[in-house]
This record gives sequence, structure tokens and C-alpha cells, in this order.
Amino acid sequence: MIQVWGRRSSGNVIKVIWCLRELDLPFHVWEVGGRFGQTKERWFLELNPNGLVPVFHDDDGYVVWESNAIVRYVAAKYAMGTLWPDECRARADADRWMDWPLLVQPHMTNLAAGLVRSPEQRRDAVQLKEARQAAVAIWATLNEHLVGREFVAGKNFTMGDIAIGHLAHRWFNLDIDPPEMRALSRWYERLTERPAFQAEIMNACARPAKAGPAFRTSRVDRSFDVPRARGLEQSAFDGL
Ligand SMILES: N[C@@H](CCC(=O)N[C@@H](CS)C(=O)NCC(=O)O)C(=O)O
Repeated sequence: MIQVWGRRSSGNVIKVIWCLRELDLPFHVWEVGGRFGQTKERWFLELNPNGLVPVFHDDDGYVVWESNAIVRYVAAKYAMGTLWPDECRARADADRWMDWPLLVQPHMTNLAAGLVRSPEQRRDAVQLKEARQAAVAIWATLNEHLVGREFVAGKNFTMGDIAIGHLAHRWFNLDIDPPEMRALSRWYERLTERPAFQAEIMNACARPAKAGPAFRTSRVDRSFDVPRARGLEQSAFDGL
């Protein structure tokens, strides 16, 4: 069976899990890293010498690390023609958005550090304002791109959407009063209609409406409501 090492509170891990869930592949998640530790132990460093999550272990033992490389590998192996468009330009249209989140991530991290991790009295208003402005400008680029498109690569959902979707979920759930970006909102709404996005991104990254069990493995039944309201847990922002 496919195995993934990594804590679900990491955006890099959760996008891999979302990808596997989209494809309905059986998999098992071992939560390591962060408060679960173990990533500096010898057995883990043999899997990934960088000591970072996620690590992907295919059912025949082949190992991949680096989250986008994992998503590309999974898409190429299991979703040729869908998540991995088989025509080279259609594929480049999806692929070019996969590293785009690196632009917005530092500002999202600053926003999360200020709004989610810091108590109100210890927030740096100037830093928050600057982070918000910078993030708005970058999200606006994606918004423009999405005008007239259903997904980042056009009509079809691809690996490009998987690379960005979890960050969009955080963007729309941070308490920052984001300016209206209609194409971006409509795309995000489309993602929220996907059962795999609901099961993995919305459940892992939002406060459960009812108490749920700890997310230890992919086989745990996580049958609580999917909240649409704002209110991300601190853990949803651990190590963006
Ligand atoms: N570029 C790498 C980044 C990997 C990374 O920095 N992972 C973080 C979590 S997002 C990590 O392992 N942090 C240490 C930990 O969780 O213990 C990727 O996309 O996979």
C-alpha cells in the first residue's frame, strides 16, 4: 500500500494526501514531524536525508520526497490525462502554477504568525498590514488568471490546483477581510465542492464543528461537519 510520512497540519503534507484522496487510492498516513517528532531519527533520514515531511512511499517501495515532486509523480503514474494532462502544453499550463505558491507563502506565514499564533495584544499591526498588502497583490495575479477559467489550467482540475488549493483555503479563512476577487472566490468554491477537498483540506485545516478523533491514519472515520465559517485552528498553520 502507498504510505505517506508527515503530519496533516503541514500544507506540504496535506496537498499530497488530498491528491491521493482525489484519485481514490488506498494509502496510509504515518504522522511524523512537528509535535510527532521522529524526522531526525536514522530510519527517517534514510527515507529523506533532509529530515523533512512529506515522504511518499509507493506500494513497490519507491520513495519520493519534496511535496510538488510527489504530486507530479502521483499524477504522472496514476492520473495520466487528468491531473497530469498528457499534451505537453496543457501539462505546462498546470505545472507553471505548482511553484507559484512560493511567492505567496512567506506572506501567508507572516499573516498566520500574527493572526493565528500570536495573542491580539502581541500582534505587530504594521507587519500584518504589509503582509496582507503583499499577499493581496499576489492572489490578485491568480484572480486575473482565473477570469474565464474554471481551474488554473483551464477547463479541467489538474495538479496545478492541488498545489494551490490548501493555501487558498487558508486565505479565505484568515480573519483579514480579503478584498473581493470574484474569479478566485468562484474557483475556491469549486474546490470546496470536491469531496476529497472537503475530507482532507477542510477537515484538516478548519476547526471541527463537532469534536472529532485525532487524525492518525487515512482509515479513521472523520465524520464531522465541514465548517464554512472562518476560524482556523493554530495547528492548521504549523509549518505552512
Ligand atoms: N520543499 C519541501 C519543504 C518540506 C518542509 O519544509 N517540510 C516541513 C513541514 S511543511 C517540515 O518537515 N518541517 C519539520 C517538521 O515538520 O518537523 C516540500 O515541499 O516538501
